[in-house]
Amino acid sequence: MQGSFPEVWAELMAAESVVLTTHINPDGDALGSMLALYLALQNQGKKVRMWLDGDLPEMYAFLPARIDISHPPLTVSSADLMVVLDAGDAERTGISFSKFQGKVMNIDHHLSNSGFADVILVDETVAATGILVLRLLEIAEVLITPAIATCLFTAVATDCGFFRYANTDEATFEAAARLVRYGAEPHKISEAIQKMPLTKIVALSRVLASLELFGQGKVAAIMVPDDIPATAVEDTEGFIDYPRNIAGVEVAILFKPAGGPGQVKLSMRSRNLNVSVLAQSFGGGGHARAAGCTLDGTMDEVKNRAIPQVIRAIREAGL
Ligand SMILES: [Mn+2]
Repeated sequence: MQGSFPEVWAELMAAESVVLTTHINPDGDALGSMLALYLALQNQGKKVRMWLDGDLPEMYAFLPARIDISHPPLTVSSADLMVVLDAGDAERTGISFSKFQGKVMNIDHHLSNSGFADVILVDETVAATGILVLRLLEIAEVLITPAIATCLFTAVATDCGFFRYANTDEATFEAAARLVRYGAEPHKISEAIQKMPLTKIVALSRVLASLELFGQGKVAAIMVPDDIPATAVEDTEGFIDYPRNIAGVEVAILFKPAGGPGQVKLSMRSRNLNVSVLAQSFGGGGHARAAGCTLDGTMDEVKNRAIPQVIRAIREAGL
């Protein structure tokens, strides 16, 4: 059921033990929302844990309480309540819920949300899951500490490209303003996120060298080669902004090796086209202008399959 903010908070307060989790390859919204709710529940005296499948990206190492994040067993069996943040379906967490006995709650803003949870707080009109967590804490009238504000500002700012993407609206700025009032320091958060290891810049130069344009320059594709270090394959955040920014490009696509052998992960960003629909047709999901999926095949096979469909979608949309 879709819960109101007070109902969702009551469910959190009713649970003895709570586990928070989010999607694999977590971004700022995923981590910021999870860490903020963790800190708030801890302040309420709750027994709360955070589980993440995979490592925390280095760029988010500045976030408070990140060292409390643990890597779960693949199958979850204990806890009264599992909260899945910023993920539209359970599979996105990488954790199997098949043996989980407790209730599942979902706090999310994805268009492609599958409605899998028992308690649902989903609003696809907000720019970030962090805005929903902020409203939840404000309505519950709990103290929003500077640490919580830092996590939530990170969540909101990263999901709207630091207030530049199409999802940036009045509510986004209002949330950001309140978070600054609660103690978030935007310039420190921005600096921490922009700082990157040399290996990432080296990887970026190789990825940009793979740039190809298709469909009269409306589709720009870049590819992460197989032979770059695994850490560089994982941390490609921001790479897709380069092809996306090329004049005349409607859809940018980043192809990279996925976890499994013979699998390729696609990330898509668009100016106008609803790429969430496209990603769903490939078995993935996401937002209208930022979506992704994982396809079986070699890099070339996946490119040859995906790019013509993207071009067709652009043509059908009259873009
Ligand atoms: Mn998000």
